[in-house]
Amino acid sequence: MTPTITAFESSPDRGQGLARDMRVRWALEEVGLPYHVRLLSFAAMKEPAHRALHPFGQIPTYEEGDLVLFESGAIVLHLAQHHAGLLPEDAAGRSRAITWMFCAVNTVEPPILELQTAKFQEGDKPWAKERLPLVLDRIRARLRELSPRLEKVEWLDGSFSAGDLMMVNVLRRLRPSGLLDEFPSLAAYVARGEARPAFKRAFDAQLAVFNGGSAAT
Ligand code: GTB
Repeated sequence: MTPTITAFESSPDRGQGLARDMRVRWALEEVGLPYHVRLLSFAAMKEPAHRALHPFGQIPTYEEGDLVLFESGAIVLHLAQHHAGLLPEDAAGRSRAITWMFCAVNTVEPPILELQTAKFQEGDKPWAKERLPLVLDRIRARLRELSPRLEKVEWLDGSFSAGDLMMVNVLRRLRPSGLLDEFPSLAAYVARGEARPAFKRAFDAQLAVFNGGSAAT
């Protein structure tokens, strides 16, 4: 059964692949699963029909027969558990890869999201200029801790896994800030992720949507 995911009809990132459907598209491409895409306006996301799939009225969602999932990490994990290519064969290796998935969304992503909040939701507040350096330093602290791990190896733990897919996605969000360039091992790691053919297919598909091209694969 071909799954259906949801994505922005018009992504605010203008096709840079920073919205969270990108990680789901990338996982689908890595495991070689064709998929349909249902595009949604911001208004449609808040309609009851979509809220029946996603309680918070967001993208992405994932439908496969009777199964409906939301939360990009859970969708990627589902794909990784049911298709070869994103998790190691051995049980301990699988658990470690899943640990890195959680690390990406639970430890590395939160301060990065704070930067978006500081810039776009709080940028006009009188204290915004004072807060921004604190937010940037909290991100730097995380990157400083992560970067040695990737100095001598290509991926976080052995072969490329769903842990890398999630981490590269999370780190890409920093590209416009220039912070990634302060940590060459992380910049190179993100570049390796982006060089994967599956990443490129996923990226091109979401860019085609923004450019008004074909939505579905
Ligand atoms: N924890 C959830 C998940 O991982 O799936 C978070 C889902 C989420 O935040 N979805 C966002 C959404 O639907 C899109 S990805 N927002 C609409 C709403 O809440 O009404 C977040 C996002 C948006 C825009 C950019 N950008 O422009 O760069 C990047 C990321």
